[in-house]
This record gives sequence, C-alpha cells and structure tokens, in this order.
Amino acid sequence: MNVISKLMSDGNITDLTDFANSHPAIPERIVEGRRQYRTIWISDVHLGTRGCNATMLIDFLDHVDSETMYLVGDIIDGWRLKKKFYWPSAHNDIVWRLLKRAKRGTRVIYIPGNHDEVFRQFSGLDFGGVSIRRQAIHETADGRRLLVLHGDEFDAITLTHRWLAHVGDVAYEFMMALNRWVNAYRRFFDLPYWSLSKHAKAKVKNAVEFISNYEEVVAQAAGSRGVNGVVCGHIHTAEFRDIGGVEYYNDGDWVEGCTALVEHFDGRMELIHWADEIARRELPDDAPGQARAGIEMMAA
Ligand SMILES: [Mn+2]
Repeated sequence: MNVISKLMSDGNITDLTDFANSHPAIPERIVEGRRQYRTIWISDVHLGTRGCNATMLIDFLDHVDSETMYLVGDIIDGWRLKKKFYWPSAHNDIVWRLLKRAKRGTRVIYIPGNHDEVFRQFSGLDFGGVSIRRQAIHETADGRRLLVLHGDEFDAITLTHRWLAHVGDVAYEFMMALNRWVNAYRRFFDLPYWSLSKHAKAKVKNAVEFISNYEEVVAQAAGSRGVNGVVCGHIHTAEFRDIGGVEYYNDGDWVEGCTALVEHFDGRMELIHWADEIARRELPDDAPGQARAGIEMMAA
C-alpha cells in the first residue's frame, strides 16, 4: 500500500494500523543487539523529496530502539508533494518502520512542522499508536524538563522567511542536487559521506549569524516557560549548547546532516551523526588507529 497516496486521496488515516501489518519493500534488517536508548528525537526527514536521505535513515532505524521516540516535524514534505508527486518505496518503508515501532510498544510522539503542518489539525489525537501533539514536555531520567517543538514558531522573530527567501528555494534545491553528486562520487571511491551545505553554512557569515540568533531566541523562549531545556529541529543544524542556563538541542536533519538526538538511560544526552557511525562500522576491527582517526576527520 502506498501510504501517502492513500492519505492524499481519501485522508483515511485509520488504515495506518493495517499498513503496519504489511511488508516493506526493503526488509527490516535483523540486527543483533540493537542499540537501546531511553529516548530518540529525529526531525526534518522531508519524505517526498529527492533530498531525503532515506537509505541512511532506514539503516539508522534498523539499528536503534528506544522507549520513546519523538518525530520533531517536517517528517513528510507536504509542500513539495503538492507541487510534484514524488514517493519512492523507500519513503513508504520509513513510514512503515515508524508505525511498526509504535505497534511494538515504543511511545511515538509526532509533532508536525511547517512542511507537514497539514497534520497539525490532528493535534491531541492518537493514530495507530502515534500521538500527534503541537508540542510536548519531555522529562529526562534525571528529572530535567525539556520543551519539544519543531521550531518554525520563531520564524517571525528571527526572520527565517526573509533569510530563506534570500537564499531561495531554487538555490537550496541546486545545493542538494550537488550534494547528491558529490556523495555519489565519494561512494564510488569508497569515501565516507560528506555534507556540502553543512560546510557551506559554516563558511557563510550570514548563515552563522542567523543560526546563532535563532538558537538564542528559542532558548530564551524556553527559559521563560520555566523548563530546563528545549529540543527542536527546523533549521537543519544539529547542535547542543548551553544558552544562558537553558539547554538548547537541535536534532538536525536527514537531508544532509543525518543526525539524531538521543537520551541514554541515565539522562545523558548525545547527538549521533549516523554517517560517522556507518564509517566506523565498516572499518575492520584490526584497522590501525591512525586510519580510524583519518576517517573520523574526513567525516567530521
Ligand atoms: Mn521546518
């Protein structure tokens, strides 16, 4: 079943339980001893676009498990789907994997973003074991309270729209296409995945200013609500830093960065860069330390 054409044609969301009972095109990998986390946060997957790194996300989902999983928005890119329908079976397989873990008992909380805002109208409801919320408060194992939201709420203040309009949709698309070419080339020569715009963003002064301004505004808003920290996505820049006593976490994206935020069972938080994890996994166990360090540098 193609879950997205079903949703778009008759909006029948109740069939999702049946969908979780069907079979994915890419079979789930049987990984012995999946990594266990207390909580996992992912966002900005942008299913329905060519930019989405579905292969990497499927690999991630088949290697990890958690008691709770937050989908922090822009999981499905409704904007682009409306313009041009693009839905490869790998994207269906991701939805299947997410619904499957809800069915297996993971508490899945979906906080729609601006690209999947069509789901915001279902806030407060539960479908196929997935709770849809506008935002959430997460309590860590050691009792810290974290506000979880997508983050587009702050666009008006941080002028994201103006910044994005300036950079332009077309330029971004071009960059993503270039990113795919660079990485196809790198794969051919057995080089690890490398994010083009991650490097470009770090070089462009305006982008750096915009990002730090955004982070401060979000942290300040969270602080005024009396929580210890905030988890968001939206700007595709994974980060963890203390801003005026408020923990700011951004779980990044699965377009280029391929990152997830996790909470360990003792409440410790960690940002996981999945491309690095794959590079590490593919290294033979007896590889000399120097080669290992080299790969980590390239993947950084
Ligand atoms: Mn967004």
